Amino acid sequence: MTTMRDIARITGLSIGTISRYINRSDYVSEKSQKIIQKAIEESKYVPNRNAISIFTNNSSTIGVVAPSLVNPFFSHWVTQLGRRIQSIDYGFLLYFTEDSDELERKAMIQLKGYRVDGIIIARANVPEIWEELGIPVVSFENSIPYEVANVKADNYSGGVIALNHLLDRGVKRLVHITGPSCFSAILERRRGFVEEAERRGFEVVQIYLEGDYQLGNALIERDVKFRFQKGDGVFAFNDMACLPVIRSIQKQGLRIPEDVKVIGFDNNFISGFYDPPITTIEQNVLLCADKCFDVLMQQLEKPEEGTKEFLIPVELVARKSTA
Ligand code: XLF
Repeated sequence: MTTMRDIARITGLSIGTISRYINRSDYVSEKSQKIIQKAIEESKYVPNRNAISIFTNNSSTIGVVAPSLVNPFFSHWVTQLGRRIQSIDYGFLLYFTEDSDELERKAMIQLKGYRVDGIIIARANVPEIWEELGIPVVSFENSIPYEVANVKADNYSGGVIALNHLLDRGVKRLVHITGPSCFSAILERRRGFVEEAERRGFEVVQIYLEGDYQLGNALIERDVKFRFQKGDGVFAFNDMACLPVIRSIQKQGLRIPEDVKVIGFDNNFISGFYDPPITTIEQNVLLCADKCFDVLMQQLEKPEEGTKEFLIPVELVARKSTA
């Protein structure tokens, strides 16, 4: 394996000069830079990132914290973040919280230990930990009251759009499948849906699902016991939650969309391929991830600009499940 000492020998320069170049710690003439870079490429020398981060106090690493990768929305979100992070030659450390406070706390402490330059976290639930962290953070969805930038889809408008779409399609009885109250995005979707229903003089029956990706048969039997009726319109808090609902409606002998109409949220890449293809409120996952990345970069480069809240617009994607 090539070492810094080998590069010094090949180039005839001192090991101090090579180290200054690699660690970007002090001036190296342009002529020497070219010689060193050429030797690095020809000898396939890979600098030790840990050593560099000690000199530069910059690990060129971002922490990414997601609930899990089981829900396709979050696997897509993480993939896009990874693309952007790798495009600037940074590395990233990925942690999962599975929506557990304990795992979230551990992830944060470990990321701090790894001296990451910044963190992007989805569905953060332990805000106290951020107060002392001293690392730029971008929170996706749940907001954190300690000067932490927040990116989220316009969930409230999504709920309103879903309601109006179901009524436009002739639905008479409204059902909302809601989920854990620690997901702030879901609460906003529900508020938009229910408040718009009230404004238009309709009531909403609410059914609670425990999570957004534990989709075993057990869940279908246990949590969706509700008797759907002809004329119902169902808004599920995300596209994953639509799947057990659709199964449950079909098992009760009702047809979608003829008897019951179903709309979800996300437009994840499976929703259009399901049978029937699912109408949904799209929160563009690429835009969501890009915004999180851009906001973090801005915080790293210009911390003086402070933190803000950013809303990503949503839109209706109409498919067969509400035709
Ligand atoms: O956290 C919310 C709930 O589920 C998130 O935006 C999602 O819609 C992803 O599926």
